[in-house]
Amino acid sequence: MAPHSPGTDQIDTLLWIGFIAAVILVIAVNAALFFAVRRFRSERGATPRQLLGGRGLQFRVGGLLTAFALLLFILGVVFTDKARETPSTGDAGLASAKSAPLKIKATGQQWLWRYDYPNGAFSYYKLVVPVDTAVQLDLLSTDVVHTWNVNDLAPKADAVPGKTHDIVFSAEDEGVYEGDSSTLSGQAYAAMRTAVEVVSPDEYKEFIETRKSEIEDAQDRVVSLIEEGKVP
Ligand SMILES: [Cu+2]
Repeated sequence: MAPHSPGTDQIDTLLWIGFIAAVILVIAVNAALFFAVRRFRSERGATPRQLLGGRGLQFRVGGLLTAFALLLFILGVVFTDKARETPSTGDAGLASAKSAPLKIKATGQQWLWRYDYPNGAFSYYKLVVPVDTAVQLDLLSTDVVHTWNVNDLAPKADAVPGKTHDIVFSAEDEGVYEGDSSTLSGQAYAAMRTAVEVVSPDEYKEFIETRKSEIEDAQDRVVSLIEEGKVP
């Protein structure tokens, strides 16, 4: 993971905290096992003594585990304050998205993603967004549950038929960020990838305008073909 948005770097931190905690536990458990085996080696073959833990032992072990869980919980809360707040548009971002996030519709269907931009333009597979801009992605599905997962930019979220889920993210740097398939949504789910291209606000505006006129031209061509009787 290579985080490029304010929330995802904290998710990354959390991942590391969880990983280090797991490593500590693995080492502790194995070390305890190792020392127990070494210490009681001379008693091999004999019936083992039974350890009768009294209340004191229970409280000590319980207390230790509680302290460990509490520490993890506190670290988790402290290190995710940024991930919980909704990103806002910065100075380098799209001016029209300063007061409210830029709304883009993402529709999952077997097996590709369609993106609908505010001016009526749409694109498949690749989503183009301006840098340093709060983008609200409204996730929809036409058939089954799909997961939108571009983990360098946003936490993953599900597109569920009949519902709209939204996620808000903001990309810190320009570039192309690849998404992964992470929910089985049918035979071709593995190919159901997506990518987010983060560009400057001017390039974004140019992209959606060009797309819009291309789409309109294509529609006009189809209409004139029908009118000329070339399409039955
Ligand atoms: Cu899918």
